[in-house]
Amino acid sequence: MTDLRVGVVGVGVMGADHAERVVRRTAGARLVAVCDADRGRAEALAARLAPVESPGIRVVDDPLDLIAADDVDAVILASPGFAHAEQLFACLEQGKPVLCEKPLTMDAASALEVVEAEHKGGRQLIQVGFMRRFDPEYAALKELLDSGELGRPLLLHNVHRNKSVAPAFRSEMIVRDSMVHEVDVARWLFGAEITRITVHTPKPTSLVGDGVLDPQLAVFELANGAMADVEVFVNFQVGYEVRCEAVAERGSATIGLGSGVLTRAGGQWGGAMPADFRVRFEQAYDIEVQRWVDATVRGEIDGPSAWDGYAAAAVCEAGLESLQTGRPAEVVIADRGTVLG
Ligand code: ISE
Repeated sequence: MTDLRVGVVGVGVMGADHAERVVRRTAGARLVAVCDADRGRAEALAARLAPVESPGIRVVDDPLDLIAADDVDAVILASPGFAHAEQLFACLEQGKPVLCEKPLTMDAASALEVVEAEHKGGRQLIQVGFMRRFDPEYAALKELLDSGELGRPLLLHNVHRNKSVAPAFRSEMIVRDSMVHEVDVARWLFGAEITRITVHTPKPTSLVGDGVLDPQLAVFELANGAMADVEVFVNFQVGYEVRCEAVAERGSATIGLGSGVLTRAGGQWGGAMPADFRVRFEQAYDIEVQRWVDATVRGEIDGPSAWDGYAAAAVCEAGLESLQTGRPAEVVIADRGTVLG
C-alpha cells in the first residue's frame, strides 16, 4: 500500500503543526508539498521537515497549483479563512479530499455553496477541523451523553480562554475563529441545531487594542430545548484553558480540568497550563489527522462534514449580528434534507 501524498496549504501556526504531524506522527501519509503566501516560511519548513534521504517537500507558490498537482492526493487547508472558499471549490473540482481548518468559509451563503457543490459531486470530500471532537475527554463526554445514563442533556457550560492573540484578532474573529469551536461542540454533543444566539460583551479587558470586545459571553438556544453558554476570552494572559460541563437530568459531567501532573515544590502546589491549543489539543489533532488519512484512503471522511462547517458558519453569522446589536439573533439555516436529499 502506498502512502497518501499530502499537500499543506498555509503553513502558519496550525499548518506548520499539521505538516510536522504528517511527517513525524501520521502513519500511511507523506508530506509532498507545502504552500504559503510567505514563500520563505514555506521553504524554511520544507527544509526543516524533509529528511536528507527523502525525495524532499516541494514548495509551491500558488495554492491552486498545489491542489491540482498530480503528486498531491489530498490536501490540508490551513490558510486564512477568507481563502477557503476558492480553495475548497478547487479541491472539489479536482476530486481531492481535503481537511479544512475552521472556519469552513467566512459566511453562511458561501459555506452553503460549498455544501451544495460537494453534494452535486456525489462524494464527501470535505472534513472540517473541529478537533475537539477527537479529544479523548470530549469523545468520552459524547459517549456518556449518548448512552442516556445521565438522562436528557439540559445545559452546557463552556470556557474557552487563550493566553493572548495578535492585535489583528478583532471582535469578529473571536466569534468566527474561536467561538466557532463551541458552536460545533454544542451541536455535536447535544445532537441538535442552534436556533438562536446572543452574544453579550462585558466591559473589555484593558489589555487589548481599542474597540476589541474581549471577553465575550454567548448563549446558544438549541432546537431540542437545551441551552449552552460559552465564555470566550482570548487575551486571558495566563495560558490556554478549554473546559466544559454538561448538565443533564440525572447528573453532570465536566471535562478539561487539566489536572495532569500536580507538583509540590518551592512552596507551591499545582500543575502547568498549556501555552496554546497545539499543546492542549495535541492528542486530538494527532487522532484527527490519522483518522482523516485512514478514511481518505478508504474513500470516506471520518469527522465533521461540510454540513457541520456550514451550520457553524450560519450560527457565527447570527453571532456577529448579535455582537453588533446586543440582541438575540435567529440562526438562518437551510433545511438539511432539502440540501442533501
Ligand atoms: C485558533 O484558530 C483555534 O482554533 C484555537 O483552537 C482557538 O482557541 C483560538 O482562539 C483560535 O484563534
